[in-house]
Amino acid sequence: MTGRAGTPSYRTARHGFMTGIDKSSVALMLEMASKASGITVVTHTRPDGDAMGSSLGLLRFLTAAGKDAVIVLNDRYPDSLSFMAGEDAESILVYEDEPEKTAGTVRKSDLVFCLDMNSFGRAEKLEGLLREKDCPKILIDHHLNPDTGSFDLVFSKTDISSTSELLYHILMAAPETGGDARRLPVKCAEALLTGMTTDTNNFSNSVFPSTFRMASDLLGAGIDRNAIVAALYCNYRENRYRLTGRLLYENMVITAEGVAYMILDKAMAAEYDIREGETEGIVNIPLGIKNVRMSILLKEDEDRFRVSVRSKEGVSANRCASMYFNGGGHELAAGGKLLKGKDIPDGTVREAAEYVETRTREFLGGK
Ligand SMILES: [Mn+2]
Repeated sequence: MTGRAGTPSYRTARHGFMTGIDKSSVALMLEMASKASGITVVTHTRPDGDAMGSSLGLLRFLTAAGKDAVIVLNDRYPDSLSFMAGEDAESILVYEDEPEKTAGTVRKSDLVFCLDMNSFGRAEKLEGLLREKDCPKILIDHHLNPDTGSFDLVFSKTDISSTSELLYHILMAAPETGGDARRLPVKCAEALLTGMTTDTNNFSNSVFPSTFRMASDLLGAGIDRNAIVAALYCNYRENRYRLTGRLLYENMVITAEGVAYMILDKAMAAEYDIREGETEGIVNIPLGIKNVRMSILLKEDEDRFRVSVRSKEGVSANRCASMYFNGGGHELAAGGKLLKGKDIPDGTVREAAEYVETRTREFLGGK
């Protein structure tokens, strides 16, 4: 226990690192939630399906229990995921849209959950607000290297598909469900199944025995997986496929070391009217090629190139992203960025391509 005056007795020593889900930690989490009058649920910048699925799942569990909770994002979730939010769109505050209102809500809350992010920095402009907040903070995450020292209670597990799955097992250990998936609020269960589905790329990677158990239990509980799959994977705009075809046909380079890389520059993104979230999944496609060991997609922004890295067993996307792309994530799926004027001095696409080629040659040649 910390010795700080006025802190509730359940406040732990900010070193709540744990690798599993034990009933006493879940009980502690629920006790913290029951004592809170306003709960903020935060997830990472440029939220993806797992970020939204785990956040909405927790929001729905908490509100079904009568708690006052909101989701706070740095930036808006992509349109392609708006089907997930549904009626709860009103309970999502976006800092970039409404900075004052959002900051005020964070400041007023007395319990913070951080989901699907391993450090406050992953929430970008919310970082300072989160850091300076003096209230209990709980981390639920499946990324490598969680910043455990910033939290009072940590649920961290990396041998699991997603944060949505981790939260599912946490909620199954709660007395409210007694391990029975049918006792989860339906909308909560839908969000968790959706988040797990996107992070496993519809069961093609990061799948563990526990992942199938979750899916099996939720299907048994009557959750409509077909509707989720249709909303996620049969709902793209034609442009995404036209762009994908062009990237694969004339843009993709495969190096002698087995690195496939593609660079989507601003002009091409504009030509195809590509929106946030619409390039999701494209980076996985080159891994289908036999001699490709790692796939990298660069997306050009005003001041940077956003980087997605995927690899096959035996090559660490996480290490590559942390060594060369100012990022990290999971062993086989990671992300990062290259700043123009710094990592890429002239900021050109050609220079970025050279950077990727030389660094990945060094990375794969060096081991
Ligand atoms: Mn995730």
